[in-house]
This record gives sequence, C-alpha cells and structure tokens, in this order.
Amino acid sequence: MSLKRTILGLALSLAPLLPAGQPVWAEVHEVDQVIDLAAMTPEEVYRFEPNYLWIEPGDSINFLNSTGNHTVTAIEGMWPEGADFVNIEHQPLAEVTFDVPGVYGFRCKVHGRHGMYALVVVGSPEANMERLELTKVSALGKRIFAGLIETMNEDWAKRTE
Ligand SMILES: [Cu+2]
Repeated sequence: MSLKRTILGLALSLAPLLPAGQPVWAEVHEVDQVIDLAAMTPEEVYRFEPNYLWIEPGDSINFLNSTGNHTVTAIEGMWPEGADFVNIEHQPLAEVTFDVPGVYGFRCKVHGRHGMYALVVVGSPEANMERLELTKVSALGKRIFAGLIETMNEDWAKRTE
C-alpha cells in the first residue's frame, strides 16, 4: 500500500470518532455548577465555575453539575437572536454547542437569588452587547453581571487592539 493510501485510510478510519457536524478544531469547554460551603463570600457558595468564558463558534460547553441540583437557563434579553434557548434542569452532564456569535447570559433557577449567574461570549460580543437587557435579573444579578460585562469589555478591547 502506498503512503498516500495509508494516510487516506487512516483519515477515513478516524473520521467516525469526530463529533458529527462539528469542525475538527472545535473545542469542548467545561462549566461546572457547584455548591461550595467553604466559599469566602455568600454569593460564591452557589456558582458556575467558571462564571465567565469566551469561546469560539462551533465550540461546546459541557455543563457538569457536579454538586447539588441546578439548572442552566438562558436569560431572556441576554441571548443572541437566532440562538436556541438553553434550558437544562437537574441533569448530571449536558453538552451544548454554540454556533451563533454573541453574548449569552445564564442563571440557575434554583440559586439565581444567591447570585448563581454566568456570562459566555461566543466569537464576538458585537451581535447583542449594546442590547443586553437586565430587566429579568435581580439586583444581585445586575451587580454580578456588571462585573462580568466589565471583564468582557476588557477582553474585547484586548482582542480588537
Ligand atoms: Cu444552582
């Protein structure tokens, strides 16, 4: 068998191992939902870990839900147009692929009142960064998102300089 054929054969035999419909370079990230009784501040007891993440279109996030019962719920007004709402409830592991660029806001329906929120940027925040609506979020949530949005703006400035 020629080297060319061997390489082609190898590529074809590996193809079924790749997730269908995802580009080969797509990454799988992890976001955990935790209850951490050793946390230093009350709003860190119930949290997404990390609660801020910048990924690329086509990437996936595995929501791990390692301790306690949580939800991973899309926040209306903090979601790019055309992207499917995420609504994961009390599931040990859920993988979500993000194709639509923009800013995504998440809350846990059980612990939102304790500040369990997260922000994910896919590719670029441009699509909806000027139109983020925090009307559905509590005062604590608004404070947490203000910090996360500031981090995002700093990141965005670095990436576009
Ligand atoms: Cu929770």
